[in-house]
Amino acid sequence: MHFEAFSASELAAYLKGIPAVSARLGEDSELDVMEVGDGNLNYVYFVSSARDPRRSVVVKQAPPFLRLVGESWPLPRERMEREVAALRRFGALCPEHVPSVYHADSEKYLMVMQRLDSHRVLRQALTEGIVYPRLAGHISTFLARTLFHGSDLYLAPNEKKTAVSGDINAELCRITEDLVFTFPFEDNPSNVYSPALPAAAVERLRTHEPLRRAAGEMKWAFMNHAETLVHGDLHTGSIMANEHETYVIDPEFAFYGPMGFDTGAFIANLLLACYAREWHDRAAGREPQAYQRWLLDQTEAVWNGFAQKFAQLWRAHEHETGRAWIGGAADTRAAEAFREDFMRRLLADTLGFAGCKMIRRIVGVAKVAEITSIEDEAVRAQVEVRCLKLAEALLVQRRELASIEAATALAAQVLAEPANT
Ligand code: ADP
Ligand code: SR1
Ligand code: MG
Repeated sequence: MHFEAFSASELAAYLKGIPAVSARLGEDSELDVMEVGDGNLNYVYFVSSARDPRRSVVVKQAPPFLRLVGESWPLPRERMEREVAALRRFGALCPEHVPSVYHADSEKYLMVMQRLDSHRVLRQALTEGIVYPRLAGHISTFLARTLFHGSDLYLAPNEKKTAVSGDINAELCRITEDLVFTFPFEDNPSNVYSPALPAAAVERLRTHEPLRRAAGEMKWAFMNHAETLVHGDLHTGSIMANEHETYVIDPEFAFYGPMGFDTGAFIANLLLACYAREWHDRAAGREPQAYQRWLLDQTEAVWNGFAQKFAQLWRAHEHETGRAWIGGAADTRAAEAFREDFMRRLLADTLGFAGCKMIRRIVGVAKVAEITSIEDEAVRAQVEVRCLKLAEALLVQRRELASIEAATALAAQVLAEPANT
């Protein structure tokens, strides 16, 4: 069936018929409607009262295809139901970091949510070199609360299994399996990369055994480790922030997967932003080192904050129930040693997933603006080569990197090396 996106007047008339929404916008006001979607998948509209533009909401609708490509790439519209369910779940755990959902329509595959009107999409803000002092603290809280409370560390066994079976998101997982874990590692027609990128750098993804083994392990973990309800697409385009607040949007890829996929996605995008500074700061007449250091500091702060908050939630839960997750009394040395091993493995997963997420942004179809906006092809290729080198090192060395500081030291080292080696 052919899909027609809403016209402004159709959307306004539809919203007028939804009491919860029209009360927010003002029942007797004309509505201004503007389509603003800049994501890959969906239509997004700002709708506001013509009389009082502060009364405003966001409408998001899933068409039956991938917007980036068009009708030739069909996609189930039910992805909107997954997004709404995840926003509600994450919003219950972290109301201060997730937009409220005011209305969801499972026949039109749309939802109406809180408009973040003083917030910037983080990817754009980082490309402009903006510092958000509370970012790492907020994202580490979001990660700790969501990843802990969806897992067997918190939920009763039956509750967790019911949740896993209710949160199957096969079609969108398939996109990730293909675009993140498979296509970048083969000569796939969907791949897109700069002709200035040395052929050897691309060839290495298809031939270098240690890298390919590591990437294969991460793909297996993505497809099989149903640890918790992950956001599933937690890059810097899925975060909106200002100096005081941070919100996570767009969880339509949510599914029961490995915790490190979310922590790794965020860290990968901080590292991409860090490496892209070589162009953006110099183009603005600045030296890049200070902002690069800030981005590496954020990488450390988000992991360390997450690890500390996650372990704290876990300990508190063991205290409340009087029982360690491994059985027996809380507070035993074995319980603490298990926790330490768990966090070490989670860091290794985080670094491995970060490596895969960086690689897909360099050679895969879906790019990131901080890199594509580098106008000088030769500079862009140098940035991309460094991203690939760091990604490989994170993947291959993920189990030896004993701390996030070891990983950021590696990132600083690769940044300092000539790009063409
Ligand atoms: P997609 O699912 O297509 O990736 P997104 O959820 O990322 O779409 O939304 C696309 C864009 O719409 C975002 O980059 C942002 O600019 C804007 N947007 C989305 N949700 C909100 C919101 N709650 N408040 C303000 N702007 C939003
Ligand atoms: C073809 S869809 C490309 C990407 O957009 C989303 O944000 C996900 O990252 C997906 O892989
Ligand atoms: Mg998006």
